Amino acid sequence: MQYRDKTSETAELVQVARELHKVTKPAGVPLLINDRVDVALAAGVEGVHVGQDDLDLKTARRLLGPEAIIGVTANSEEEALEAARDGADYLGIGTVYATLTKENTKSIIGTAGVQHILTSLAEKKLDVKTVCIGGVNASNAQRILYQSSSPRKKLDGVAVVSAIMASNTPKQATSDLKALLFESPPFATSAAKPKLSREDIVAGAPALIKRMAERKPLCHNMTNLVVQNFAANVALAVGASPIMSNNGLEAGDLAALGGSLVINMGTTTPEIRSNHLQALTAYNAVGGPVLFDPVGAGATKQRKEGVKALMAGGYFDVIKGNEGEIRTVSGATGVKQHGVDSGASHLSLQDRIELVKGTAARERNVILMTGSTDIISDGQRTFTIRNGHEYLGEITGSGCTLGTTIASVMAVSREDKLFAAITGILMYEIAAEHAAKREDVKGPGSFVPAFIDELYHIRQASVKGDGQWAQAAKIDVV
Ligand code: 3NM
Repeated sequence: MQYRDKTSETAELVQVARELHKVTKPAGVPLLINDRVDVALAAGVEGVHVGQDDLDLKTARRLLGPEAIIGVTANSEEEALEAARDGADYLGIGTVYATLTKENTKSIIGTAGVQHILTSLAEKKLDVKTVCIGGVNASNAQRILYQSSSPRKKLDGVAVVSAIMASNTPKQATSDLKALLFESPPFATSAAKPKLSREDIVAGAPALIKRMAERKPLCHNMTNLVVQNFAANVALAVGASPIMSNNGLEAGDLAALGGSLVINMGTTTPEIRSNHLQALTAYNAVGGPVLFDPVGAGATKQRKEGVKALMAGGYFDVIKGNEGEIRTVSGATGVKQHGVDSGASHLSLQDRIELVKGTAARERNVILMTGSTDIISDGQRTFTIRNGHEYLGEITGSGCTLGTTIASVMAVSREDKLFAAITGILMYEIAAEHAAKREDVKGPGSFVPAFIDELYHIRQASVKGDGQWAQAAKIDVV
């Protein structure tokens, strides 16, 4: 427990610290004073917490002695490494998310920033305890712990102010928060992923489509104005049950029905964003798979901010986008997208693969970068897929409805979301190839109904146990 009071007079600080210590000591909870070594000494408590602008760690250690607990705030890799080398007992890493509790926070580093610091500490074999701070509460603590952990180092806990102090029931808030920290979030998957070969995929994809068609899962689409009708038809054709609700208030009821959610950022507005955040929270709470399609992510400031806000607001099992969109998701600056189309590629295939794999490892989810070669990874297993047809680029909503297809499959395969996503892509792109080959298809206009028919035919064949269609998969393990 930390006593943090920036305004009271010294005598009052000492008095309050002594009162607090009467409670914390019998409970076996160390009491630390923020910033004030003198107050810690006067009150005889267990230690201090110092920020970068407070008394330095070495001096604090000299004054308090080797037994005292000294924690240090770290906002960057450099600050973390220095404090760990100088013998800090723990680091308070932040600021994770913007907070009203502290005005002069430096930079907002998100879970990616926390993970970067943890990885660096582990690489340098600096064994120091860590908590993160800033905007942490019961609705995001599990996700923050999950998404910030690196394979070699995890946070030891979280530090909160308002989540407890602003609660009307602080005792309950504390025990609720503590209970959450001992469980994985509902959307977590096991760290070790099963190996997946091309043969496994070709053999397994039709069976998964059969399972989807038999269960007819709910596929909740919060999608843009342009593609709502098309997306609903695609969901029906692949064997899911679509609902096209943009109302965040009913997302909790829908999430309880065991399906999946598509959040598509096209035709976004501030009101739509807040509905998206509500729905994301609802699905995350029950582990319902969520696919994020950051349409036009790099095109405008609004959309770049939208990507940040949504990624800070919850967990996406799959993020799919074209090159510009995925670069924005990865945090690249200066991405200039002209509208929502993919535009020319700026990266080599190898660079795109590294970007997709690295972003998936960092976010602990599945990242799909679409293009004439699709790249998909969960950070451990990475594939390229070269199916599809150029007509898909000549009609509106082909990217969006690929998202609907993937989400529909994920709804019946929560255990391996990468395999589910690949199955959705193959069904979708091979159906496009079948449609484009048909004699009645003369161009993009006649392609659309034929494509919906072919999605339906693949579903029907899969239900009958005929998985021949999957042999056309042009998929390679990277
Ligand atoms: N230090 P809440 S953020 C005390 O970034 C403090 O170093 C921060 O309050 C840092 O849990 C912060 O209400 C306030 O967001 C955390």
